[in-house]
Amino acid sequence: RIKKIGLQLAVVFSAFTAQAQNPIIQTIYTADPAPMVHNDTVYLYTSHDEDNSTWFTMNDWRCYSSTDMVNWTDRGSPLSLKTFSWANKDAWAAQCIPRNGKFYFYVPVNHRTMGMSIGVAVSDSPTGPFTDPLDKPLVHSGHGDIDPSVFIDDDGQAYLYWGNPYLKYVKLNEDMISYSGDVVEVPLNKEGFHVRYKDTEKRPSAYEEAPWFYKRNNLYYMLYAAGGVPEHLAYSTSSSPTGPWQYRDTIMPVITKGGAFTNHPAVIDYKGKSYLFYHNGALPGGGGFNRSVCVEEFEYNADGTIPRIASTVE
Ligand code: FUB
Repeated sequence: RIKKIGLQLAVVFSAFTAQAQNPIIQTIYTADPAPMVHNDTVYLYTSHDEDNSTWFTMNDWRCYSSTDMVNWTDRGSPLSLKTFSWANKDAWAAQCIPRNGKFYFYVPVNHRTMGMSIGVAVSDSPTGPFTDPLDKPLVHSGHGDIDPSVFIDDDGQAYLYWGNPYLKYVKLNEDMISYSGDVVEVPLNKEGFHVRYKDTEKRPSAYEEAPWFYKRNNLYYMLYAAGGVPEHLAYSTSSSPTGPWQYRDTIMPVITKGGAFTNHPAVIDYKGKSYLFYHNGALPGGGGFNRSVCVEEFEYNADGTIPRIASTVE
């Protein structure tokens, strides 16, 4: 099912540029954006807040695609809780990555007996359908196994980061559905993640959840939701994929208008421009459990640092 949702967006045209109005998905409640650039197309994966949710009632993931960052095509639901025989609820923040002609989709879901766990599903197409090759979690490290972020370095080594309230990682094998070595916990120290009273609201900037891990110009970036509830977006950088990390700054302060108490970052470069995806509660009826994905274009500073980015919903 492919449904054009461009007409349902308020699209603002100026003489030279076109910009989609936030939230960019206005047909359902979406959260936890995970964009993936593949073959000149942006595939935007999201989680999905059910209507009238009073907790994080989430049963499937959604996919949208765009080639201009203005018009988004609804690609339906490429996978859901039913994809994982061992899961019973909590289709939360996921990320998809291509490798060797296949697409690997990492999800946090609740295991019927073990609690939150990270699973992986595989497809030949970015729009699915995805199937679970393991029929069990890829990782279960204890508690708080949520929000996977996956990245493949230039040397071919893949890393999977995740966690709340900790940040952990494993090195994935080339098959992307197994890993080698131990689960490593990143020290959330003051230098790397925990600079108190750094941002303008005098709130702590400690890592909370929602890591988004990538590399740009030989610098590794870890974006995340920070500061407890309500969350703002912050980031740290490193010269290696495994740290040590240096805390940098707030990216997006707490969204006060149309906000949700969570936020969730993702960044891509696409057709020469950089974009920050996040979520808020700005659609009618929206809030902390009925969120909506938004995007802002931004420019890195000359030294590679990320500027403060305002939500255009404010
Ligand atoms: O969407 C459910 C949870 O809320 C995610 O896993 C967190 O990052 C927060 O956005």
